[in-house]
Amino acid sequence: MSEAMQQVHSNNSASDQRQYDVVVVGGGLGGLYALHRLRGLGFTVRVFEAGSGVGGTWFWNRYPGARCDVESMEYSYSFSNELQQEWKWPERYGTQPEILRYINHVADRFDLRHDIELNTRVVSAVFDPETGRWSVETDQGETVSAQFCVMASGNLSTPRVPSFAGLETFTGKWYHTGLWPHEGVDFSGKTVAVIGTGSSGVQMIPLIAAQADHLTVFQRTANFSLPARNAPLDPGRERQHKEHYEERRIAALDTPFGIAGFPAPTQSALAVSDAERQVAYEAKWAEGGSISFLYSYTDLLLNKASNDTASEFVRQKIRSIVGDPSVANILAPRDHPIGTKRLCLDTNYYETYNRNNVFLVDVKADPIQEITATGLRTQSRDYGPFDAIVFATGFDAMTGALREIDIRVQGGAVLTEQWDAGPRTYLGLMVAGFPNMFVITGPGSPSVKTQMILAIEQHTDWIADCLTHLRKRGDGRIEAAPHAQDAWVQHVNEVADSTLYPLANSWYVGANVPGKPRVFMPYVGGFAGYKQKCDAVAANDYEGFNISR
Ligand code: N01
Repeated sequence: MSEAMQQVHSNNSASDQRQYDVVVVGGGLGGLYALHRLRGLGFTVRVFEAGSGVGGTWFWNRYPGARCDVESMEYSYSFSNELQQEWKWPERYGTQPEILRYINHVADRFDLRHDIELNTRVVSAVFDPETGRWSVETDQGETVSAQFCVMASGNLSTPRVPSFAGLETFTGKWYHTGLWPHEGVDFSGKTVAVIGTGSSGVQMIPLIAAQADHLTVFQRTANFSLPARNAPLDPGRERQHKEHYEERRIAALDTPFGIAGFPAPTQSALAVSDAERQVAYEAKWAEGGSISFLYSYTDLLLNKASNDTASEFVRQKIRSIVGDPSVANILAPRDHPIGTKRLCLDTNYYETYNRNNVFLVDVKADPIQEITATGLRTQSRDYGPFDAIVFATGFDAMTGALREIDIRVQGGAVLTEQWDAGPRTYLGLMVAGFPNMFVITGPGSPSVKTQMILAIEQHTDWIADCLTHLRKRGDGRIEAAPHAQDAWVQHVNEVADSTLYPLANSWYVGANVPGKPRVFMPYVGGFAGYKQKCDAVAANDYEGFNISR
């Protein structure tokens, strides 16, 4: 093609591009609500979703036992009272299939599907400062143009299989919890290995143990887990909840983690006697759930000595449940305060280690060296043969999905470069240098430390108000100011440093991904205060943002 023809060709391509007001990346809980909300305001919106169905996290994580650890009456959209009144959750905690059914119901009920492109992964997003528009390219070879980009790509959506040598030589089957086969996996009669004991591993291990012939669990860090006490949803409790649903949702906005119904603690764990504390922890253990346990006292996540009382309580429980003291010893966490890694909820997790077909290996003491044709080799010995290895090894959390997209400004900033030393955002909503790009529940916002759906709704509503404000003023461009971002990042860090969270090697600090900069990513100053800050920024003419035509 001649240079002149190439010029004509590329001009044509640009004018042929489909044009939208907003492109939304991701068709999970965030993307669906963004579509509903923004379309309702008259914006043209296109959602791109890599999966063959909607649902995001709940579309991909189909491993046995996958279930939400926030109660189902809470872990649901609040934007439509009709929706929350009509939907019936069968159990205290929703299973993955139930939650996915709910999300599909929402997609149908609000007629969302025709604006969603499935099986389509966004590979790049490039902002043109001259036109003030984003060019969004997909793996289907198409590029569309949008004035605004909303990244609803998720915090735990980039599954991570550690780069063990020899994986390609393994002759059995291997799976990752976050990429589970849709047809399910039958482990009956099989010899199985599970690597990883985070929330996914802890949920899955009891079910695989009950089905497989033999299960070997490879644990690197012992994790704290509390009983979920799942049960069918009590009809009386459901009725009462529904009678007060709207008030409860409003009350949730005024809590640290976006869930109402937990009376705020009033005293330090050290202000009461050992006996009184024991009674309190026993009651929480019996009730089930992690928030209420960590909310027993004001300072469990602030004061190490206070936290030690709760950590030791759970270690004692582990010792009382697990028959073999040497196994209990491996399972009892000692290297981080309880709650500083995501606290797991389980059904029969510790009990599973009393089964005679389950074997626990401590790979902190004896690290995995490589995967072999039939199993795996640690520093000291070979394990196997295994028919299957299951990686419950987590995700490149909070930044992984955004870093996978080539996000840049023509002739300017590149997101991966800007985030080389860790993510930097203003309010977790925008990144300085990237105009008209919003992130739903981005790093630097409460996100994973709250009831995620409420956090998604709060961000989306804020973005919707912001776009409406721009439209009213005839403005077309908004960007976080670098000084406001710097101040926010400093605040996020200061708040984290005033807690015990940074003491743990968690995915909150990126510690599970070798080479990832150690930065505490979520905002742990509490949902209520965060929302007030966002509202105040908006009321103050979008303080800290530069707005222009
Ligand atoms: O992942 P994780 P997850 N060699 O990162 C181990 C949400 N979620 O999928 O701790 C050996 O927590 C790793 O060890 P270590 C929830 O927010 C919610 O379980 O890094 N082991 C760890 O044990 C959760 O926190 C629900 O030392 C290796 C495990 O793999 C988040 O998703 C359910 C290893 C990974 O645990 C992620 O949970 C499920 C290696 N090279 C998930 N690399 C509910 O709502 C990693 N590990 C209930």
